[in-house]
Amino acid sequence: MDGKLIEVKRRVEEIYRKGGAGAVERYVEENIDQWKNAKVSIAVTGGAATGKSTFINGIRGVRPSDKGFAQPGFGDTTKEPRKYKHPTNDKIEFIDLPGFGTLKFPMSNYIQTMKISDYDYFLIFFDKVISENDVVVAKELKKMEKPFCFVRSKVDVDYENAIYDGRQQDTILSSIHQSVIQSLANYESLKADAIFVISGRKTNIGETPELLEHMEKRMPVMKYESIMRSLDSFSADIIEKKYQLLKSSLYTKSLSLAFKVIRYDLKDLLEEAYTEYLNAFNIKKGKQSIRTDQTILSLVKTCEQTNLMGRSLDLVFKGMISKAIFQRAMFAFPAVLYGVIVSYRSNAVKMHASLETILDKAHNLAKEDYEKHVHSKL
Ligand SMILES: Nc1nc2c(ncn2[C@@H]2O[C@H](COP(=O)(O)OP(=O)(O)OP(=O)(O)O)[C@@H](O)[C@H]2O)c(=O)[nH]1
Ligand SMILES: [Mg+2]
Repeated sequence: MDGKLIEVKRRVEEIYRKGGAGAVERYVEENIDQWKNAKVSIAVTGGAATGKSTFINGIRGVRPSDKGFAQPGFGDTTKEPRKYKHPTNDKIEFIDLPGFGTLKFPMSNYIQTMKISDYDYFLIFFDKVISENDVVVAKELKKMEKPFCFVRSKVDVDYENAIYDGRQQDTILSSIHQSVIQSLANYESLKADAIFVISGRKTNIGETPELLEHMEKRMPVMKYESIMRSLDSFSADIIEKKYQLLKSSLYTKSLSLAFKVIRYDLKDLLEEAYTEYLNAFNIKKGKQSIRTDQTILSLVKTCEQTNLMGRSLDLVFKGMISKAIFQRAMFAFPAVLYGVIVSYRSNAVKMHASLETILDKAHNLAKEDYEKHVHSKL
């Protein structure tokens, strides 16, 4: 992940902890312009010698003798990632990457070595058909939620071949599109932003103008989108972790409530627990209440029914029935003692279920709250 994102995430974590989704929303609003204007890096990747460096030279209009010419070759020519400026848009930079799947740049460590997670957008180059390695990289990008498009290069060669083979030239582009779509048919999850058929050598053939236009349109919001996407999963992560933490304390909390319910009103206790959960998720309570929640109401009802035994025990504690009488009753009727224990255990079980429902409710609200405040800005 690039340094900027790590810094933003750290800041957001702090803000979320202190002020919840509303505070994150304010932070996002204050920074939107800055993020929208941030530099976007477009990484050009693909198999060896598929024309990545040639493409970058072509759109930058540089010739072999010019400064900043990316050296083309026979494969394994580009030895390390190199940055190049976009000819007209200073917010865009291209990263020319070495080709993957060679002995020098094997697939096994390509993603890590090339620091793929640092870049915002990817062009996956191939020059014949999409290979297994292209799919491996595309899957990794999907996993990292990085957007990409496929670029089928060297279409000038297809035009020459068509003349040689005596085939029509005007159906070349559509035929290549069809074949790429077909080869990706079994990889629905790898849906790319788009597919372009180009020639880096003869930019007047094929879809180079469409590819450039696509980048121009897509890029300005790219950084912003990537920040928003990562914030999104990041915050979902914080919410999830908090939820798991609260969930792990449900058992102990339900045991203590099962005792308290003998003395206090169950609805008050549950409402109190709900407020506690809402606070833990940093949700402003507003009109939210669990007093009208049907699941909670029915739990309260059954809980109160099994609570009679508990109340008799409470009377003993309060000294309203003498202990001697109670002990005699217990001795005479072990069933009474058994009843008290059963009632306590049954309360605890029901309490656990009620707390879980309440916690889930607060958890859902936290997720909705976040969606409403931040995600909707995308
Ligand atoms: N005919 C034709 N040849 C091309 C095109 N693009 C690149 N080439 C040739 O293909 C060879 C490889 O091109 P490069 O630009 O070095 O390819 P690369 O993907 O950068 O290669 P590596 O960095 O080694 O992975 C060179 O001889 C280029 O001249 C194209 O659009 N049409
Ligand atoms: Mg190269």
